[in-house]
Amino acid sequence: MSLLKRLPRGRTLGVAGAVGALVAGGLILAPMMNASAAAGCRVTYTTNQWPGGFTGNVTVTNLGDPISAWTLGWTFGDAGQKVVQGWSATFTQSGSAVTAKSLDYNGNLATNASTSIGFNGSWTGANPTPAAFTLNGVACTGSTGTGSPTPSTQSPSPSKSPSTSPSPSKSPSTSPSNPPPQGTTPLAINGQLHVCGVNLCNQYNRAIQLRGMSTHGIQWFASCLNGSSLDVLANDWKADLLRIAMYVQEQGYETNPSGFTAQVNNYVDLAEARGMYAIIDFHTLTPGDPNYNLDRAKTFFASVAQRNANKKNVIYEIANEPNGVSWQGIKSYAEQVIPVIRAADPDAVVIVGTRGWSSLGVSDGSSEQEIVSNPVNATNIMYTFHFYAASHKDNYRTVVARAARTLPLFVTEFGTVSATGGGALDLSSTGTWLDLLDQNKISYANWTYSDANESSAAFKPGTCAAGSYANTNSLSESGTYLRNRIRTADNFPTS
Ligand code: IDC
Repeated sequence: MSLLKRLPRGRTLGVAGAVGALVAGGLILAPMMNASAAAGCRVTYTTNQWPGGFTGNVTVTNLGDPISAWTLGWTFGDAGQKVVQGWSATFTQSGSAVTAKSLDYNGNLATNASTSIGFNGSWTGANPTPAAFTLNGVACTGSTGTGSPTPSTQSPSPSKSPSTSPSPSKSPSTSPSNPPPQGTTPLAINGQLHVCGVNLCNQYNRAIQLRGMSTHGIQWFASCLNGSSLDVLANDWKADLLRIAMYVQEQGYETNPSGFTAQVNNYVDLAEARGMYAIIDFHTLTPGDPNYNLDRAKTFFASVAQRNANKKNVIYEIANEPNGVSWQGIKSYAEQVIPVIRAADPDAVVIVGTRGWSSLGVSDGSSEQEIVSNPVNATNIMYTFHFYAASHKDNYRTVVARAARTLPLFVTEFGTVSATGGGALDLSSTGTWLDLLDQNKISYANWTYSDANESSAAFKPGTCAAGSYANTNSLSESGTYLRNRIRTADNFPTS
């Protein structure tokens, strides 16, 4: 990519603190401190940059007295340089001035302690060059550089390059000295997940892809979800992920909130016991405006987030497929539901549905640009994309390939069939889709791990009543294909 521009490694920022250390070319010069001087900060900024986009990682070290909350400020050289989505802080931007405020869990910074934040950005005009960093109003010294501190992981492609920024994690240390994982399940190896740049990252801050299955509606297909069916999913299919599709309407949650909440929690536990991640899917579908269910969502997520806060395997999906609603309406819903989750479970990944049945807007004649230019104001989130391979083809793939450079995407649902959930399989299109997802480490769940009488179901009708999940003769054509695909080896880096 000849247009790829990079800042020279180790270039020193033109900022100076009254007191501070200077990092340049990897050399750390100790500050000249007198006994009473207790102010100052040091910033290291690294970036990966490509035409139109960039990722920034900022590590700040507090050289002053301990602080319990921080505001990090900087200015871009040009107002066309924008933070699009950040993590590990709350970002605001006014003109070229950016502020990043600490979150509940990372505000404490002892003297000489560091914290890292990061963001995806867009830019027009001049190369992005953040400068004049301040910590709680005090100017910092610092440096800029390109790439990651672990250059061996650096990809020349701007997309999906691993972030260098430790992010919220139940195990705060992401240092290479972490002990090796106990156990070999996806959950044991990867631990608490977080969003890093456009990727999903594990406890070692390495990008991973989760591959698994979605349930059908749990109000209809509970008979397919039990210890033995999930043993098969974990051990024979070697799935990493179970998506728990809790419909809100259609005899779902609204008819029995406490009952469905308990049912979801039970599946979370069954998945956890087998070392799988669990997506709690608030399966809104009709009506398509998630705001119709806003109060229900707040009640539901307050409960499941509190109950599951200490688990590492839970991912929250707050609206399955918004439809007939603007992106602004979805964003407004997300910005009301996410704080409810964060209040109880601050470090879990949250996935936000997108316009046009989670098509990134494409099915409504729009595109991912409406999200890029007006993202949800929250950290540690991803955006949903769904496809049905017989219905959604190259024009959708083009958008996903492009959006994956800028937005963290999660395919929480897809089918090998048409968007009705039935009809003929299109395995050629399915294969093309899954190759694209694999290349970009986009996680996915297939619709459905059930024996529904429709071609998207993985099992033939009658399988769940018979309990014959392990018999490959029970698999449908779609199930045979997905099992073969999902049970191939995972790539979960541990250092
Ligand atoms: C379908 C089910 C079908 C059910 C219908 C209505 O496969 O049995 O009758 O929902 O509840 C989606 C939705 C998902 C749909 C699926 C297939 O998220 O709920 O399931 N689909 O139509 N989006 C695109 C396709």
